[in-house]
Amino acid sequence: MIALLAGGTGAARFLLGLARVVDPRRLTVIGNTGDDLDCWGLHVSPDLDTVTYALAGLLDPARGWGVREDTFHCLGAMARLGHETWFRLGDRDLATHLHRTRLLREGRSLGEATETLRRALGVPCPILPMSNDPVRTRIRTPEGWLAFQEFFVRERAKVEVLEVRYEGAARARPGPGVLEALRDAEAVIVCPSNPVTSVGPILAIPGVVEALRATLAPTLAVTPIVGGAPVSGPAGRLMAALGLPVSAVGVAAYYRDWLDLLVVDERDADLVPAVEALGVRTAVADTLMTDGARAAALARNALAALGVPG
Ligand code: FO1
Repeated sequence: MIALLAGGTGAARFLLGLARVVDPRRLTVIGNTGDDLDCWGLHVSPDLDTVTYALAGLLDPARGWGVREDTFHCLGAMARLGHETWFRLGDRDLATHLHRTRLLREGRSLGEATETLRRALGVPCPILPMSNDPVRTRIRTPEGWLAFQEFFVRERAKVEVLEVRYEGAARARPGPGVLEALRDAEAVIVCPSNPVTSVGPILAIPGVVEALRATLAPTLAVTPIVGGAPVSGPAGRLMAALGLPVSAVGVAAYYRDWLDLLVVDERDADLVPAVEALGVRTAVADTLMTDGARAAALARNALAALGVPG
């Protein structure tokens, strides 16, 4: 079993590549819930949904989130009723949030809601929330604290990042199966997700870093930063806000306490000595997943570096 720490868009692309080279039933995805939000009274878990839709073959390829070919009729009707519509929920996507919110209201856990969703959508592997307890990534800006989606979507990440906090993480318990997956895995892969806001919240859950240190499984991360900039999203500015160099070296520094191996992009091969000086071994590969074949090749390279049969 291969355990994966996953955020949103970058993780989805990598997982699609990995599912082309290994039987997806060998995977266990541990998903970030720090981006979760309440929208129109519904509990939305963007990173869990993005990974679920990707593995179900439902993810909208252009947006990188939501359901392919979705419509937004409800969104238009909600706008006419005066509700906020900066966070765009599609009509098919809404069913996921209605389902999850109903189960939560009936006292079921986020993990149970996620399990029923992934089974209903035919996803062949478990997708485990990092915690069933509320953890919310918050970003401090010159105008004050913002919830993650207010920062990322409403403000289009165009505001200065002064501080990042994972509210609730200190008292959150790892979701059922999370520590066991890390302990029992034959390999652990950190997807090319934003280290600070997609992987950071998972690492902030008490017990997770200890499990990553203790596991006998080799641990590998794929850099989400190529050539001094993130492949997508605000990862660079978030890393800079934490004083980390915006490069594969910064990623290695952030994960070095427990990471064995970092896949560095071939365009950054000159950074290999600096990464290895941090005690993190490296593999060099093309990490730009511009199509399925390149995502599969990257996954194959990661497995080879881990010594895990494809
Ligand atoms: N990202 C946007 O940039 N704009 C949106 O309106 C938006 C809506 C949305 C709805 C459901 C969902 O699962 C994801 C959505 N995202 C949207 C992406 C989301 O903000 C990011 O994928 C993650 O939170 C970052 O990893």
